[in-house]
Amino acid sequence: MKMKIVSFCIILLFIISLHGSLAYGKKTITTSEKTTATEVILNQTDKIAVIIDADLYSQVTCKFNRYLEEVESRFPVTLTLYKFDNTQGYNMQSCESKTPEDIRNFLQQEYNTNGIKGALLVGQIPFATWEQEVGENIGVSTIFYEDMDGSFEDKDMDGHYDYHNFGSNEGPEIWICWMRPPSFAQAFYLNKFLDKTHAYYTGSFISNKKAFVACHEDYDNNFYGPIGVVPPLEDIYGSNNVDKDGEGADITVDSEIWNQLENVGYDIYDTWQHASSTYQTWDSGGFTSSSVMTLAGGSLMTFLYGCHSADFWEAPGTTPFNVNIAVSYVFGSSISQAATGTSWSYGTEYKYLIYEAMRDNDSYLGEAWFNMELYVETATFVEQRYPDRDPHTECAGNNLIGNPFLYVNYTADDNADNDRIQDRYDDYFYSEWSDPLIVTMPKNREINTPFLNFLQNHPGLFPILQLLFQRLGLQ
Ligand SMILES: [Ca+2]
Ligand SMILES: [Ca+2]
Ligand SMILES: [Ca+2]
Ligand SMILES: [Ca+2]
Repeated sequence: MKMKIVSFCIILLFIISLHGSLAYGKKTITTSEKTTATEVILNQTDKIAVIIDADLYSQVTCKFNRYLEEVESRFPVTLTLYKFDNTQGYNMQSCESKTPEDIRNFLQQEYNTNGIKGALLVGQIPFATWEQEVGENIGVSTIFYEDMDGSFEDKDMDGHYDYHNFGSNEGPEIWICWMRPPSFAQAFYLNKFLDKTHAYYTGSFISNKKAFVACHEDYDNNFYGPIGVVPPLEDIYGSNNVDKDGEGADITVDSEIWNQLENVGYDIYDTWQHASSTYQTWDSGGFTSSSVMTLAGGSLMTFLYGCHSADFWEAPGTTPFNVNIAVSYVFGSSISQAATGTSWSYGTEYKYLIYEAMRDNDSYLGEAWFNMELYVETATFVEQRYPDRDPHTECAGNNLIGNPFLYVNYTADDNADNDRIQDRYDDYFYSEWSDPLIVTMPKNREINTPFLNFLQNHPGLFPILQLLFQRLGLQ
């Protein structure tokens, strides 16, 4: 069996190579190109910059344009699309690559001239890294793209920023969302993702108007404590519509949470637990990102707490085995369109601020996320939270991944009733999403198929698979 697969891949690659040069080594122009999605119709809209890797855009154009139109017709936003050439080259160390500093300069220009409120970064867009003074915390710095009037320094010149000068406006000025599929088959995953957003916006898929909060034993206080999330969620959904797991003496068990996610299909799923960039642990057992890639159900929005839970630097998704755990919720087969977490060994503590913004201001997710970033990415906050630390050397390191244009209680079809919602939910999973992905994970949550084991032991095959995806139009 193994040899047949390898032989098939090699033969197919050989045939493909006879029909032209391979995709690697292609040069692209590094200038940015501006295209306006639609004309500005309303004045009271948030201006949002959408930056997409031009190579990726060429492979998802149709569905991505549909996404832009669907968002603009449903949310008070005006989206402007910018195609950045050669951002993929960044990962290949091309000398013509966009740098994080280029992206930041561009965002600053957009903020200063057009007053953007946020930016959606699509594909493998470069990011800056940050190192905290305290601990071994190094990782993706989203605040580098959010604090437009501050500045950043790398005092020890090791390639990681380590000193943050707050501008005259202390916190961030814009929000950032990373629509960042696993890089090993990013066009394939982005196209599938854009089918999810379309199904949601047009009402052919509706999530249940419920929330699910699960806390590991070490975080029992986060149901109702000072930074507890249940009260604002109960305000939004009603107390009968917020399910809890792990409260008090109860513990969290991986199989139970898995079943709950598969059976219900929530609007919001909020977790507090220990994690790594590819794993989240429950009191009993845990989820790997490669298992989450296969999850049916889940939640429209997934808010993770644990360390490295949105760390796509350590877990870049260059193979099916190093996909970040937050990314796996969004770009796997679950209903999740957005997930949040942290870049390093921290937790996302102030999630209730997101829910309060959704509850009180009817904010869409990007806007609500900004409400939390505004609070935690300030010198004032650091002085309160860590009185013995220098705020210039301390960042929160939170990341928002996926689609920032989501509402709680969004209804695409006003006539929907609950039975029909469940029917649609079932149809959605047991028809459209029952199609296996090209690199399929097993339905049980262990990676135990001979094919996947074989791939894991032969990582050199991934570039070949990637070429196959490209040639088959899947990437
Ligand atoms: Ca440094
Ligand atoms: Ca600022
Ligand atoms: Ca407990
Ligand atoms: Ca339990």
